[in-house]
Amino acid sequence: MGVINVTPDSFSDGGRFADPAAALAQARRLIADGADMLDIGGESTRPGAALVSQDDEIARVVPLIRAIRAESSLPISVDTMKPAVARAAFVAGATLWNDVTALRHAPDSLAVAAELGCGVALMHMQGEPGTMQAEPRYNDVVAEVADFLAARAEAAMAAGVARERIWLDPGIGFGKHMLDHNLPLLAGLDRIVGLGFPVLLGVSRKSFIGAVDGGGRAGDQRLGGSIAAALSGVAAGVAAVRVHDVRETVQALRVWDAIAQARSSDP
Ligand code: HH2
Repeated sequence: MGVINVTPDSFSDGGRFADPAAALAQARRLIADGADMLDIGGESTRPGAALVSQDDEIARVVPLIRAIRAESSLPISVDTMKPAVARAAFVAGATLWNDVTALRHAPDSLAVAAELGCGVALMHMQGEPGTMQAEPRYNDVVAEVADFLAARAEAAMAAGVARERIWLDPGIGFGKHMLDHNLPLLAGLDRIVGLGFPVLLGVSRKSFIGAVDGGGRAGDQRLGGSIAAALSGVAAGVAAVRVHDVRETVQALRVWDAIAQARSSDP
């Protein structure tokens, strides 16, 4: 899943694709690079990011979704907490609602997801985007994230979302201590995969990579760590990785697959 943030302030690519022509050019690049899906976001979730009105968010994402849809049948997801934005994105051609609040932000989120009949990616986050990194606490991060995701999947199904349309995401970096929570969660991903839904994993360029690397390197200096973390997710059985650097990640996955195939055909 290739990411395009149509925002002025996203943590890793903010401002680069706020211009519609630049965003469409990036979409074309990610498709050519081998993305199987594009994730379009119009509001940054990083702590301290400016809140965006519903109308402004729609004005950012809908023209891009429409423009991509006019030239490609690739699945498109919309990264939003707002049901009205999801609805507008679906009319424009999106097929998956990627919600970092797991359909908890608005009272009608669950009902709108059921009504749209769309896929939903339900992500774990402790707290709210503005304050989530202040003091995250867990007794057992893997068990708590797994229990939360199982409960949100149940809530979605109870509201009428079909089981086969549900994806789960552990929400790396969302209300998690950089190393004490993100690393055990990545090490315990098989438990989330074991819930029986496709798992989406977003590790690309995230801060824990800079922390592991010692020097707190900036987002665009974290490609090696992003690929390492993506491959560890694939080894645990995740179904999709959400990434900014599609070409390099696709190459890593192709090599990974080729070796796995050689291993399984070895007599
Ligand atoms: N991470 C980000 C945003 N949306 N959605 C899912 N399902 N999983 C993630 O891990 C995830 C996500 C944060 O990354 P980015 O989009 O690059 O930054 P920002 O939120 O600042 O736009």
